[in-house]
Amino acid sequence: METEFADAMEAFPVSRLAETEDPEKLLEGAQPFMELMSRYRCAMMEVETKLRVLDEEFSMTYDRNPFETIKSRLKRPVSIIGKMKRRGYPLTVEEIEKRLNDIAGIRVICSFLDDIYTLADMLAGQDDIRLLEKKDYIVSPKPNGYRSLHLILEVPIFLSHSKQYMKVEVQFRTIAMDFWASLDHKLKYKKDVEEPERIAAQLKECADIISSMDERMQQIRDQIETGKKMEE
Ligand code: 0O2
Repeated sequence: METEFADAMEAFPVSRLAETEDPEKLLEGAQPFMELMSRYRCAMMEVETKLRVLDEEFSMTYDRNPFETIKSRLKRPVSIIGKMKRRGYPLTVEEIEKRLNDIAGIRVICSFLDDIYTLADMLAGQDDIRLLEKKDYIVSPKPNGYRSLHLILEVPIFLSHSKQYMKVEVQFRTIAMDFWASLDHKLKYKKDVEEPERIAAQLKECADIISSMDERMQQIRDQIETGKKMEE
């Protein structure tokens, strides 16, 4: 409850109430946006639960966990507005819902490459889920070395009087890919970097090393699994 309140406050600049002549009108205007954010929060919870159910089943059946951690985030209003403006879309609640795919975002961090595809297929294959888009930046990394598997899903949320499909972006990556992406993200905020091309080349080199490590770890796991099967 406390979190919901904090999220709602973050979604609405309360300080502006004191500055406006008609605070009630301002609040009324913000209501549809806050409702939209609330629906995205529900969709995020639905997908998180689905992933946790798969995790539970994997632990029972295969005695292992398909992912290490899940991180969820709702895009901040300031980032939503920034993205809409950059892309030249009108700033209305309807357009925000239509144009943006990543307001609700879930990041699934797996130990091994195989787990990414197993989990992604299991999730996208569920009969209440619609797969809208799949971007495989593992098979085709971005030029800077960024790797992850991105799915844009639509998931139904059941409200008191309606059922609505909401978009959720799910990013799957290995621990190593996540390590690289978080450092890359941090470094991008350093504006006064000298020799940016050299830094970019070094980051790309690190991404490639990390990728070979992921492949090696997968091979080691495959060897262990094959060894176990031969013993059985
Ligand atoms: P944040 O803070 O993580 O939300 P689309 O959203 O599909 O219309 P877009 O935005 O080009 O188009 O989508 P894309 O390429 O699938 O990537 C979106 C997200 O992937 C980013 O979200 C990042 O989370 C992650 N990502 C993509 N490229 C990079 C990269 O080079 N480095 C890192 N660290 N992350 C990357 P946001 O909105 O940029 O940020």
